[in-house]
Amino acid sequence: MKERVIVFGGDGFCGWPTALHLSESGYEVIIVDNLSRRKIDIELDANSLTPIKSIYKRIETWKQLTGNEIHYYNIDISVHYRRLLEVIEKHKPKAVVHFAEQRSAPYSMKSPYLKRYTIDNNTNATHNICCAIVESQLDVHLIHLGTTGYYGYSSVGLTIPEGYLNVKVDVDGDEKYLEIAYPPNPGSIYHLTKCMDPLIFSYYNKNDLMKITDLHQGIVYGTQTEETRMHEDLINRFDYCGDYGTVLNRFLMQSQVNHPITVHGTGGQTRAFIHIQDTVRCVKMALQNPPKRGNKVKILNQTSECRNILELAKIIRDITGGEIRFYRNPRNEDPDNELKFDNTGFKSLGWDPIMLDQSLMTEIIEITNKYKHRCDMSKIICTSVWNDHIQVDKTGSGEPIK
Ligand code: NAD
Ligand code: USQ
Repeated sequence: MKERVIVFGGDGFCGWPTALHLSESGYEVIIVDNLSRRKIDIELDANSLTPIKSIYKRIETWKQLTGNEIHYYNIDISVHYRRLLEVIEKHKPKAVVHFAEQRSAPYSMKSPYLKRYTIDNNTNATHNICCAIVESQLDVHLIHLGTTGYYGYSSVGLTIPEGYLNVKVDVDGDEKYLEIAYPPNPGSIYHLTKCMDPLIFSYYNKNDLMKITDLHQGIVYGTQTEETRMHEDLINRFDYCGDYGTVLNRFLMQSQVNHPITVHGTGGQTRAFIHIQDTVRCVKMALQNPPKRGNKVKILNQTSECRNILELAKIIRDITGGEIRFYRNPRNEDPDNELKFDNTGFKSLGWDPIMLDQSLMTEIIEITNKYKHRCDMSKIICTSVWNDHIQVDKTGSGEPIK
């Protein structure tokens, strides 16, 4: 009998290709998603650059192509606890993968209402999953998609470890060594929720011996994976708007629609990145390598490399001939930072990360070119500001802005 996996948030950018990859790998996949991400597109009057099909059409085409059935439930897991519990009790999964959160930092900062929505949605979704696993009395491995933003982006110099930090403390004159959770340092309301999730995990792991893997993932770029490429109906979403588009995909897309490449501030920010194909591979590896019951929460840094934003903009400008412009940073973030991550956890399981190169960028450029007629240019600039002192900058400048 096939092992069953529930993918919460399985209609989203990371969840959909992961659901397909797990289905292709022989798991029986159950998607739970309330389609809130699609509703947010309507609310923002924005869209995926790629023409994504409905979840029903996606699943139907997948069955026609592979014979594999994917079950689907439309449940808001932050609210409908009983229905969530019923799905877990009915399917008795070996593992659940939790992508079902509001994942945009700018969206989470747009208004008091959306700050509260993001906290309520993400924190309740995470807690409800943990609570339902315990109530079901099943031994389910929970895999959660966290973020490298958990650690903050300060230039502390050290290579950021995988979740835990060894510290030396002075106890009445004696030196003692302790292992502590790496201090969280959120930079937005969204990131705050990603810093609250691990506390929930720590509690359920300690009290109920829940098997938990928390994946601290960098910014995901790319759009297609081996499975989503199989048919136009399976195409993955590509966010480009100022609220949901992430930096590398945005820069590549901007270069194709003759929009300036929108570097925030000085471009001195350094961030962690991973290709979507590696996201799905890493999740499968995490699934195949669960912690033992009674082990502490397993934390892995799911990121291939760190890159500087201006450096990326320059590479893209040199490939495409685009123009770089600097915009007053809508975010309250350091103008520059250094960043290094330990990612030996996945590497020790055999992961050979995909590194950003010209061929990958060319592939993304091809996708953006194919669908650029779907782009709404008025949605490109980031208009969500972190506080009332920051003005939206729609024109930008030729020089870096401190
Ligand atoms: P996404 O918005 O495309 O997908 C999230 C999915 O979850 C959506 O389909 C949405 O409808 C669903 N969802 C949200 N709240 C729900 C709820 N209460 N009940 C049921 N379904 C719900 O986001 P994504 O880019 O696929 O990100 C998935 C996860 O990975 C998030 O937790 C995010 O924090 C994390 N992550 C993403 C990135 C990235 O660059 N995209 C990087 C690091 C971590
Ligand atoms: N940036 C620009 N120009 C743009 C867009 C962004 O310079 O047009 C800058 C931002 O100011 C920021 C950096 O690029 O310094 C990254 O921004 P982003 O929107 O690509 O990424 P972020 O807001 O950090 O969020 C994304 C995902 C989130 C995930 C996170 C991983 O949306 O779900 O958790 O990446 S991490 O960065 O490690 O926190």
